[in-house]
Amino acid sequence: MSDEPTVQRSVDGGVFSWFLVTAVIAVMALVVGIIALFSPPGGGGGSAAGEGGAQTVEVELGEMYIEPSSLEVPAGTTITFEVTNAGTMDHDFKIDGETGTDFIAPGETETFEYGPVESTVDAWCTVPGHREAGMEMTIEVTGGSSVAAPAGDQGTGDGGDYAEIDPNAEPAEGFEPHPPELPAAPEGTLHEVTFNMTDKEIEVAPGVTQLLWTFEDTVPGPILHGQLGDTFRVTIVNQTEMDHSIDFHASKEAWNDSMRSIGPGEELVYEFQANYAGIWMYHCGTAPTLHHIGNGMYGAVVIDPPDLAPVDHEYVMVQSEFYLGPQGEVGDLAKMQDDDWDAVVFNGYFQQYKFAPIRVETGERVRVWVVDDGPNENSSFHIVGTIFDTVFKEGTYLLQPDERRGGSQSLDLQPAQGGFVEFDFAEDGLYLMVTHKFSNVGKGALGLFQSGEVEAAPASE
Ligand SMILES: [Cu+2]
Repeated sequence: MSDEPTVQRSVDGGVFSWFLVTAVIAVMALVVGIIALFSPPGGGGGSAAGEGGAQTVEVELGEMYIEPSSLEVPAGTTITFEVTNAGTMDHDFKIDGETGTDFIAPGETETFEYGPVESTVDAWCTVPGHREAGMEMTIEVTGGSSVAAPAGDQGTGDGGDYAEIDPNAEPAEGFEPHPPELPAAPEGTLHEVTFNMTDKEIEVAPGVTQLLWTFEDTVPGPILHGQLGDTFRVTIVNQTEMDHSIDFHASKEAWNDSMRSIGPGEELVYEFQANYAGIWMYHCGTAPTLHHIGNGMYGAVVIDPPDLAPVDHEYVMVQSEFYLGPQGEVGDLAKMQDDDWDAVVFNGYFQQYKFAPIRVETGERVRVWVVDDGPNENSSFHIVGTIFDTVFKEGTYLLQPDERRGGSQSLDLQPAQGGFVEFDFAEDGLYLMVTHKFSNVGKGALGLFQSGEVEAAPASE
């Protein structure tokens, strides 16, 4: 038997009527349940189990629930659904993902008729990720020739034909890595940029694509770079069919102001002054945030500390995970909720700097900024064959060269932490870049530096 509907939440206005309706539904469900309990086993018997009729059911949508979450009706019932969006963003309510309402704006109600129902079905909100986050209802049909609902469908939406990464596959000819270089800070102290928020099918490992949600069609999103005191005026433009937002960790802003979600076609200007040095995560914060980060909406802002020493090369590594959905489709929220990543990557692609090593010269000074954009996994950033003599983490130097001769082997970061390391290579050769949590190396957290000319170097450009 399914759960009985319950009242778990009160809503401004209509609490009483909502309670009444729910109570009525609960009683009906109970009656139907009792009848079913006393029906002969295996039987289509129980003529008392009703032969349909009409019912009106009030449904409430919100973040991230549908109430009631289950419903029992006799076979043959025609249901009039009165669906109200009590949430703060658009939702819909569709039976089998197909029949139902259009997107309903917050505060609005839409009504539709469905039936007569003959077998148990599910209904859910079709905004990507919302079903997995809890916006689902089971309409259980009793009596009649009811067909059992498919059991245990935890749902990617279509049964979980997940894409898989072949660790031995190679990218196609002409593979272009995500540029690892830190972009130079633009002139001036006001940086005006536009981030278009898009859906884009992107290759995340050789032959594996996902429909990612992006800032500016790239994952990670653009790296912003500036100096202390600079102002960033970022216009986000939502070019998708769902709500999105942006949250800059480099700023101090009220969550309900600049970080609010905007709907399809809308724009928002998020302006902040960068008053703290470091490498800062930014990400979409729209619920379920886990899904929006896990499906590509993250990036970094680099604010130089004062008196930053000059170096020969400056790179940025954004570490993150992928939780693959079916090929070419959105990443899987259930996997994200279970910490069940398929890949851990630097700058958005499985082992990409193994395929396209980063070229430096022996003895040159190198700075690598690293941020862990997660959403879930930590990082222990390490380069095989060198020692960091400078480590800056979360706003302060942990290590700088001095007479004590201290060295560092790894920069440890939890999700949403960042810093940089500095080093050089002592001799020509290849140097592996990893997170030293080694189970993740085979899952993509592997790259190469090539120092000087190396015989039989892996193919690069
Ligand atoms: Cu988003």
